[in-house]
Amino acid sequence: PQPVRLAEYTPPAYVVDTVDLHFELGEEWTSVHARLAVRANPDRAEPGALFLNGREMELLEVAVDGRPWPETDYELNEESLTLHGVPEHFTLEITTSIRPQENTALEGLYKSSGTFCTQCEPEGFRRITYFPDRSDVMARYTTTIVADAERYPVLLSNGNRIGAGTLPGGRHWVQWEDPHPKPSYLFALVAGDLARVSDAFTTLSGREVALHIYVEHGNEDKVDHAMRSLKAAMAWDETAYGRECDLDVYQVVAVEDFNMGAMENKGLNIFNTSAILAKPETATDADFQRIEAIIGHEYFHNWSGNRVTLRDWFQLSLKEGFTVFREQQFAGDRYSAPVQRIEDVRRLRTAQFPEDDGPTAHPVRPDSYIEISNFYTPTVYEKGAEVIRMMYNLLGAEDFRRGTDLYFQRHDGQAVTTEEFARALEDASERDLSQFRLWYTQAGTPRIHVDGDYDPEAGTYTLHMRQEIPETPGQRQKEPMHIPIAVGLLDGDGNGLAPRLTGEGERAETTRMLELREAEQSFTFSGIPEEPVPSLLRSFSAPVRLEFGYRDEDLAFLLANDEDLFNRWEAGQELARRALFRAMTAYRSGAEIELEGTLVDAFGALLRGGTGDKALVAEALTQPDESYLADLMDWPVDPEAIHHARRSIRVRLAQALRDDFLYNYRAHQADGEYSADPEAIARRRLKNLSLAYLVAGGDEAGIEAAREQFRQATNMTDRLGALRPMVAEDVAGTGGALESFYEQWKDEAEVVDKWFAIQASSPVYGTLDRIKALLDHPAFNHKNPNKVRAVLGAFARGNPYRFHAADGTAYAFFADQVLHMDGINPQMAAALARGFSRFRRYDEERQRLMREQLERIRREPQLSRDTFEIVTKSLG
Ligand code: BAL
Ligand code: ZN
Repeated sequence: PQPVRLAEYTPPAYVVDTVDLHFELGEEWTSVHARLAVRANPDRAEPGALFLNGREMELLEVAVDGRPWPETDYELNEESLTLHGVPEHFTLEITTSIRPQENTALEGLYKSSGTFCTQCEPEGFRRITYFPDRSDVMARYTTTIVADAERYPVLLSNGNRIGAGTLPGGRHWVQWEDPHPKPSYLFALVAGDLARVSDAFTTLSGREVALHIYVEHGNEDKVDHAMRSLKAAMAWDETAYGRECDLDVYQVVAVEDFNMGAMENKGLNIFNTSAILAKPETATDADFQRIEAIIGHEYFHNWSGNRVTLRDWFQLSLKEGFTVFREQQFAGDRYSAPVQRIEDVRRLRTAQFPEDDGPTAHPVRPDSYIEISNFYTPTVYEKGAEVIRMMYNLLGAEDFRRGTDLYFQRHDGQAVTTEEFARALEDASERDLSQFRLWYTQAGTPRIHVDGDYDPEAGTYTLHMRQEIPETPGQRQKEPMHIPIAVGLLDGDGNGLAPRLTGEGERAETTRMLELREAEQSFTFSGIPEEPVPSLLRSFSAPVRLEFGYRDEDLAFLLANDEDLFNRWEAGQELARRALFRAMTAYRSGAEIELEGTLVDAFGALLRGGTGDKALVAEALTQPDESYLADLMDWPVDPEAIHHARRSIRVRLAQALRDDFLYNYRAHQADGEYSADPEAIARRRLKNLSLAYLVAGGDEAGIEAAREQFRQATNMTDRLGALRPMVAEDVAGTGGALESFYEQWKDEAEVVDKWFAIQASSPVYGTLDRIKALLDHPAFNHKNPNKVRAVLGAFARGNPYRFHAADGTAYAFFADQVLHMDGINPQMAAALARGFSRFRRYDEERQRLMREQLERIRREPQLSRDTFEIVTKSLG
């Protein structure tokens, strides 16, 4: 397969003004009749042939202006239909036949547990009809759906329902009209027997929007939280961004089989059940928070993505980075901004930093792709959000808002690029972002080395900074980036100074946003009475790896005193990372793993902080996970040392702070009815973290408390809060607990996914034999992406110790699974294949074993484009 390149972008030769779709949904096949109003693009001098994308369909008829188009005047191949000699304006009619029942790739129109549904982003529409399936072709859609009335009483598409009726033979039809022009990737259709939960939202200007959430019958009691979240998101976007809902009806449908979390189709979002269904008995606090975030994310796309859309797929981060940023702000406002920031950064570091440092590294705006589905990556999403956040940091909240207002107003109804976004911010703020644009085009995580230099005579403190951007595939030489670095200085009592750069007057703020632009640059602060402790990169103001030579006691001091809560957490994490790396060295040399006092004292002080921020204490005491430690380790990564060192530190911390954990466990017991408010979530988090440490430390009282909590829990957070550490430590009775858990919840698919994942990611239970047994379990199904993620995804990502077993047996097994999945669902197969992509980070023997499997996958003659791209890039 040949790559598609940004440099080769040309505007479409023809545009489409209207699309009339007529679906006849059948049990074996579905016919699709499309009538398009087509005209030559006035921006193109010689439009020439009309090129339409299309695959996996049978073409039944092509007509131009009502007359069959002769076969001699078109070319049809596996990927496209090209019509030669068409007029300047015409009506094009195409009839195709498709087989949604056999569509296990879950792209285009497919069936999920008896419901017809669609996923058209990025290139699914071309599996429904022949069409210029590109995001810069925007049209008004009308959709008529005909189906059996009993099996499919609910027939939905984008926009407003404008007609319905019955037909002979027990069939019925419904017609929908979407008044907003949209690209084909936002088209959606749903047909099924679904229950509906309704509500309404009145916008700021008094417009009434009907809200409908559709779920399988029996799940109506699991949508309250989603509905509340939706209304909260609608209100938030009005105040935070001045964006009002433009729809009369906003519909959301939950389906079981879905490659993504959810999809922002105009007025008809389709959600993975895992991203919408929740009640306290079946969903954890993290699920509640994730659902709120995803509901917000898809709603926010209505402006950032739908009203202003993408010129081409290289611009994906224009909508995704911006929308993730908006989602993060929303979640921070709803819960706790610093805790949200910690979780965002944790995700960035575990998923995006490794990607940026490996063979699939790519810029936020990629230059080429083989399969665009492979670019729904942490770089496009999470680093893309960081890029937006940096502009927010550089401009300040007010100018940033002026900039986004201008962007939405200037480009409403257009398909644009990241350049237009940056320019709107520049125009609104009169700031120059030309150097900043490198964040879109240069891949790789910058490394920033900082030294501090105090001059007591002059009363100055100087920060010397040096930036380096590592080489990434296809990009050797890098230019220095424009990086906002938020800095504070603490005096010996832990108070924040109000630092002013030399030459500036007095200032009030205790955080300064420094702008690093050169490869090496120094910043001198004046009027500093004593040597300060710097607090650097506050709130993680840029997605970089920053190094500063703190002493352990400086870190403990920052953990106790920094006014920037993110940096308090960061200082605690750095202390923990240091302890872990010392433990790894000890493990590898066969020495006893010791835990020195600073970490114990610092964490003990946090636990004894009483009324302090519970969520923050829990975040601070959460150990960095094994894959993040692998990313930090110098070559070769040693999965065994990481696992044993992390476990030893955990056990030692648990034992050293046993009384504090026990106190916190008991002090934060649940009281009363479940609530998903931030205070209740923080309390459960600290309680269950304490319990997990107690169980890890082998404390009898803790283990008994876990067994008891598992039995008595009235919500899933507490039930899993007990079961997880029991499984991780394999305490007596865990096997029975797992069995009874399954028996109790076997009819709740989302809970069964948790049951799979907890085992697959456990180094005790997720051994290879166990994983194989899980794949044979009656509840497992390779065609359901949630199950695949719960077992195979959790094994590869969440259980590196077993995945990287030195004999390579897990690698061979996993490669078999990639190949098997590739025949079913290429997007999922490619996602799994990423499990091997950083094989060069491991020792030579593991490298050889992984390379062998990658080569075996690559030799598969029918390999999908998706998996081919990941495997070839990994092999380099
Ligand atoms: N656009 C694909 C799903 C999402 O990012 O919202
Ligand atoms: Zn999105």
